[in-house]
Amino acid sequence: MKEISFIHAADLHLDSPMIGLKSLPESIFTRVKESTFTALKRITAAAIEQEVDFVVLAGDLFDGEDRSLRAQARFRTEMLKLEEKGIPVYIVHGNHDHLNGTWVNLEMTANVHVFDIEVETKTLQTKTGAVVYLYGFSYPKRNVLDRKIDDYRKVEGADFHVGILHGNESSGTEHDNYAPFSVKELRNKGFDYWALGHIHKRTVLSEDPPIVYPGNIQGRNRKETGSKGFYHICLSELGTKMNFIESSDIVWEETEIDAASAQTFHEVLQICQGIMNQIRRGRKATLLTIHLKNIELEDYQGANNLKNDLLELLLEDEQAEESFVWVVDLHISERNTIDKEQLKTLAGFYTELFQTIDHYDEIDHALAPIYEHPLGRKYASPFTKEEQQELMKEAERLLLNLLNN
Ligand SMILES: [Mn+2]
Repeated sequence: MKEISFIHAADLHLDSPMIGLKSLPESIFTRVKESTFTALKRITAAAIEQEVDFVVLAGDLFDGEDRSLRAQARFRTEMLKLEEKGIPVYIVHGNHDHLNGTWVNLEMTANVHVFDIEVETKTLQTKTGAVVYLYGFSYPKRNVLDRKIDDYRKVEGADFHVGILHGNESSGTEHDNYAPFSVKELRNKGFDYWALGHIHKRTVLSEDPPIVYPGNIQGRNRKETGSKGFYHICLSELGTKMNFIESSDIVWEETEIDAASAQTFHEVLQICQGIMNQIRRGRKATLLTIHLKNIELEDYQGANNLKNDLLELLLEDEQAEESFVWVVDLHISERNTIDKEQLKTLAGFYTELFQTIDHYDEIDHALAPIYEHPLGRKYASPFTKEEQQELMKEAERLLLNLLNN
């Protein structure tokens, strides 16, 4: 019976600058900066340990189109390890590491096979004699909006057919619609496996045949929460075995803590510490966003004082921990002591105010200055609907506090 096993990873984003984290203590920032490389090492270690036939990297290997020399050198070191074990690597480049960038090129090892800008087929015969055809293309420039899927055509003559595609499933509107495709189109190609890249959240679009986004190998910001990793895949006539392997060294998490039961500062602190210890895992580290709800702020002379005091104590011993839980963001919201219904009975003004707030539809306009600013344009990603709602609530709270003081 013919059988193949391989690793499928995507969106390595090696040497990601980890924007906005420079204010972290040096030891922690160093570990965060190193994390994409740590994750890459876990890929090569797994490939060697599992003695796979080959490795597929489905685009965005490098974070920037300039492919830092550091990233290339570190990548080359890992490829060399695979070469020594006779494991070939198949690569497509995506929108981040497209071929139109300028970089000082480090020659890769001979086991590394990069797909060209037009869809092409590469052939591999494994050590056990199975013939595999791999299909793919690399981005010639950042914006590839063409339907490249039309160019994938199954060629007869192999035991296994693996499609590699960095692109967007076209019903998804959240991401740039690069090289769009539908699941049905992929199914109709008659391949045995689709190794996708581009979407950073792990998603299995189909089980049979497997059509898989493994997600990125290391979260880079607070929106990329949870374990990140790659798949070890075994294909045979008997079916597919898929095993997810975690590679992230730093895990982003977000948690909501209800502090309604806390009467004192010490109790608030203990609740937070308890949650942090629950989150602490193995030898990995966590960057945590906490939303602390239902705080009785009167006791603390304002949210900022409470935030500073809490952070100071919560972070006190974390730097020394290998599995640190570092609070990168702490949002405090007050127990809702404002009774809107009662306010409405006090004056018609309030009825009108709440109506205006409820029907406010100028939020894009109000947020526009952020995106008109050069830094905002470069770094700020658009607010989600939920985040916009949160901002509205916060604005309402501020307004009512001002009016009531
Ligand atoms: Mn990516």
